[in-house]
Amino acid sequence: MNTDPKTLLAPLYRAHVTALAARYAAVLAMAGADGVVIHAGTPKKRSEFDDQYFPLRPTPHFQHWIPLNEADASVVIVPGKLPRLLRPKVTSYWERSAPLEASFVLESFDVATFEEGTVPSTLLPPRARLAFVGESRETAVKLGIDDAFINPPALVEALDALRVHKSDYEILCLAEANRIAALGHDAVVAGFRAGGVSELELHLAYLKATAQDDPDTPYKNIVAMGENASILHHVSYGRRPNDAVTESLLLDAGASYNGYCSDITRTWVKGTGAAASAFAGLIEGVEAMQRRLCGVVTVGMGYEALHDECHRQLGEVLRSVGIVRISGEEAVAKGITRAFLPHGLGHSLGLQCHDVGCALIKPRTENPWLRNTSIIEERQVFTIEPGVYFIDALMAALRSGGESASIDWALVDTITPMGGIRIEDDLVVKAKGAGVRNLTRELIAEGGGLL
Ligand SMILES: [Mn+2]
Repeated sequence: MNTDPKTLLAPLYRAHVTALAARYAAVLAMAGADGVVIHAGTPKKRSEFDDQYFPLRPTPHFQHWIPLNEADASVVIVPGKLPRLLRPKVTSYWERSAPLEASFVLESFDVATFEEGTVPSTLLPPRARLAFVGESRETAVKLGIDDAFINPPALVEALDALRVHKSDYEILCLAEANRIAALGHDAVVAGFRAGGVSELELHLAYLKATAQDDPDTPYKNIVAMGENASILHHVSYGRRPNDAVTESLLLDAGASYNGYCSDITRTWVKGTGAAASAFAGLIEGVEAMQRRLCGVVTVGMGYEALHDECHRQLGEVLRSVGIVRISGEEAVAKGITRAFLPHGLGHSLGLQCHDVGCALIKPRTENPWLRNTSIIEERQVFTIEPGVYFIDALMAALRSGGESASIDWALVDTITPMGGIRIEDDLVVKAKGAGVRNLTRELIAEGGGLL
């Protein structure tokens, strides 16, 4: 980035909070509430049988207001009043929350502190129609919130809807999360090319390059070499370098910035054997297809139509590399492309890696894992992540099924040890007719090494 995001952040953040306050006022009026307490949450026990806790993942609705990772903090919104931030006074000498990265965020709040365990009535508005959003029901009850106002579904749904269209502040955070993740991808591909490293070592190299601890990452890194890349969420990393299966690498790894996530996947291959060459050709096909799909995204299009277009293009890719012997169109009609690409084309992205608000209607039955069924709108942020995989169970079903003769099984068997391919970018939808801003690929233009 040419401009330090931190200098841009403060004015954009202020504008974000001001706009959010106006939108909350409308939603609260709709829900019949006079105000809402949004609770950050409390750490969850790793097991009921011991006394260890997971690091806190703040309630996303709380992070929508403030990038603060602090157990038992709350934001209290009452239309017409400055948002109030309630922070517990820390008396524990066992642990302490991470400090705020940017203290200017506090300027947008009326900050009050309270003794741990109790919030004095004076710090809260009248309770009669005060809503509560958060995971700790116990906290809501302690605060005297009426049962019907604890996470009321209509209110939560309306607040989720407010998260679909990202503000300039949020887009800056998402871009920064992409920039950080790109550093990790660069480090990992360098390690992969050098060779002699395990999946675990590559994972650790990623954390080091992005200066993230494992719980800071938006989701558990997927670091998959060889056949492991056919396990869509491979996180049981190999611990020993094993050159026999290290000619291919799929890395699906992101970063967080102020709670906002990036989600980036790349696939690399090295070596000159038949399998590596065939796999390289397939990567090229998926890469070109992914760029074309990003290029056609436009306001007003249905995301599911884009997913269908992905299958049409995948049929062509499979035909062109010789994996299927029938036309691409037939490969789609016969369900063959869905055996090679069983997941959805992408999902909305924001404070959650699989963000809310874009999967309100069910996909068609042939697209069971599609997590975005929205009509594409300006300021939506989502991923485009087509792939091709050689998954044992799905290949076995295809091989024993009626369409077996349409597949070049010798070629499939050659490529299978390479596992699979996924190429994933994060997109911001621009105004109608203006296409998208690709938060991931814009880093390449600036000298990043993502492909
Ligand atoms: Mn993704």
